Amino acid sequence: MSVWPDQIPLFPDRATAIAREVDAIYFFGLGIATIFSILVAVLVAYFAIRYRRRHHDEVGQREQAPAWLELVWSIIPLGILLFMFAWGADVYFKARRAPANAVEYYATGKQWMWKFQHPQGNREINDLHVPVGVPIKLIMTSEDVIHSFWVPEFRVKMDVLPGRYTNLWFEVDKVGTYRLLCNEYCGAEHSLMGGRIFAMEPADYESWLAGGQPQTALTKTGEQVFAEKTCNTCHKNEAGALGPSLDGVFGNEREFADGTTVIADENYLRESILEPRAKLVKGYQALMPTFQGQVDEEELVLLIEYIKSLGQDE
Ligand SMILES: [Cu+2]
Repeated sequence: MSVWPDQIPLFPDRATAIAREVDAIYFFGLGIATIFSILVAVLVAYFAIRYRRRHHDEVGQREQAPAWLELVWSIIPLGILLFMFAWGADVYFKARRAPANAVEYYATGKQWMWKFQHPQGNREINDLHVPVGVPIKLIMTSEDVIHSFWVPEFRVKMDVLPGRYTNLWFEVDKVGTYRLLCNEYCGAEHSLMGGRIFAMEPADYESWLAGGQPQTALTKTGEQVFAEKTCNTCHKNEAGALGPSLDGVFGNEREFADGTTVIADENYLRESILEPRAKLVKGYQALMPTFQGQVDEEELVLLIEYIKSLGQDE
């Protein structure tokens, strides 16, 4: 029961700036490969005729290529390949690094569906509505096996792994409906694990959000989960508290009892909730019990969003 009766075209539409850059590199590479393939094939044919054996007892003789010719055929391809490397690396970094102002959404893959959560709290399954012209960052995890988030028109794709977060970003510049596919074989209904991305004008997106059930922002619901799981009995902002204060933790350096440090990101927060003793903050005892099995993926997201909001100016 696919929502897309037609097939994916060989060259899908381009709906992001990155898609155009990826295609430019792709067609450049294809062009270079074509030119050199033709060049080699033509020269093989030409030399086979030009230097063929003309009579039965003819013995081949060695042809010495002049130094300038050797230099030309070494330096030109080297230059082209280095150019492609630098260009490819530049686009790769742009595609992988979400801009600082990207809006964060959560995505969870599960056999065989995609679940999404908007920062405003709205939830969707398989469909995702987003505004155009706004960089969107997806923080993704899986509830079971490895999936892969792929939108051909955006030219972005990222593995979605159980037990950790990966991310991907895009900024759609054309209003439209785009197909979302799972690009990692994940079981019997893998081929049906798809959805739709609805890219809308920001005003239409706002009214779409408002038209949904009234939602509570993730940080607010996260605050409730933080209290329900009694995180706040130890992690409170006062001297002598059993757990470290979480104000301003996200994005900053954490120092551990063993002298190592890490910049606190989503994966660090996740690990600290599920395996609190993996990295023990300097000056604190290993008192925190594991919350493995006691919080599900959705509660984890809520807790992480809440912790991220602590100590940030709203
Ligand atoms: Cu899948």
